[in-house]
Amino acid sequence: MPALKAKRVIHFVWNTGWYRGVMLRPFWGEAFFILSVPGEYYKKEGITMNKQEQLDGIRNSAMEELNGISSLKDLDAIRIKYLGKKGEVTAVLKTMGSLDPKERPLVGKKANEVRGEIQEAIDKKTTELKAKKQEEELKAEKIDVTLPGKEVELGHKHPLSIVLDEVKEIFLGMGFNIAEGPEVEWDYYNFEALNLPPDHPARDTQDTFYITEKMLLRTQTSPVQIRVMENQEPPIRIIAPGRVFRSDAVDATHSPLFHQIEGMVVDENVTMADLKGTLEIFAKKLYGEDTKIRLRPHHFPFTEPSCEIDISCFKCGGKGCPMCKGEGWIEILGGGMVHPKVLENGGIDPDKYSGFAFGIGLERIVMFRFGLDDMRLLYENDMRFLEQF
Ligand code: 2NL
Repeated sequence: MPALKAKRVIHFVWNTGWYRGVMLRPFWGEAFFILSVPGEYYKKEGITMNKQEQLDGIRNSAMEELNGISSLKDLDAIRIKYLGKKGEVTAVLKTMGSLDPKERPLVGKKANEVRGEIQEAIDKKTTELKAKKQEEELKAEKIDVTLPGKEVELGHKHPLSIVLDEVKEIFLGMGFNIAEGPEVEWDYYNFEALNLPPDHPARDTQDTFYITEKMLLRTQTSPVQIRVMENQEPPIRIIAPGRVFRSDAVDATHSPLFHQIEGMVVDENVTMADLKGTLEIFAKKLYGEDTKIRLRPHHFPFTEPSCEIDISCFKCGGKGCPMCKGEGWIEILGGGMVHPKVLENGGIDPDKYSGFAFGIGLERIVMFRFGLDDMRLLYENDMRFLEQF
């Protein structure tokens, strides 16, 4: 057998995975022989042809697949297939342990190169596909500005809110603040601090819903005012609007849930004249400049002296009509000078300070304002009614 010298190894592929084409030349002649030899025996750049071709093959098929796709979703599938934890490049790296130690760093380097090339191609394709997608979206989203717009249905303020907002605005304009407090209240704040001890007969008119023996649904918003007195030094000027509760059966003028707006001013030298002046301005702003008010003596446990306050009938101006039942006057609120004991309960010295307080039933003034004869309309949420406001 003459001596043969391998001149060079070429990538010659009729590839079965086991045999590679090798070009050989005998030293004496020009003839070429092509032999078929197992791939492990021949190396290119120190790596067996097997690994070399496996990695080249992986790169080539990744590139081919990348060229063929048109969606970002397919792109992700390719990334997982080649570069993922169970991907093909990773699989090659996992076989490193079984390689000739001299070959390991070279295969590692080559695998990293292939990984880098695939990653780069994926990045490029990502940018390309994103741009294409955006372009398509922009094309699809053409807006026809000549189409008629969607009609927006505006909601309505509830009549209780309409009047409450007006009342708040009037008192804010006179320098009052708005105070709020819990609807579930201690018996102490709702009754005792307001001069209504457990056996007081006035509790009967304010029968309410008890949570425990000492905790209840508030029957008035006065407890808010006690809480303010406890926490604030005079001068105090507040209104306390909110939901209140009483154990009443529903009819045209009663409901177990209704709304009150209480007001209170505490300062040095506050008198009944301040109460009258404040409520006169309030009545004129709410019912018109010609409105007059009058005070009639009354009794409340938490004020002394106390009064009920009427306004001249806004319908007939005081002559007498069905609205005011021929009286010429309509009762809209109660008030008086804060009882010294109540001031004391709020931590305020009654020898130094005095105050007035009043309470308005919101439903009553709403019914007058809109000429309603049945309070239930305000709670039934009948759209035919509510849409009129
Ligand atoms: C009415 C009567 C009124 C008060 C409420 C009050 C509050 C405190 C102290 C003293 Cl903290 N008074 N509030 C005073 C008088 C009358 O309401 O008929 N409301 C519908």
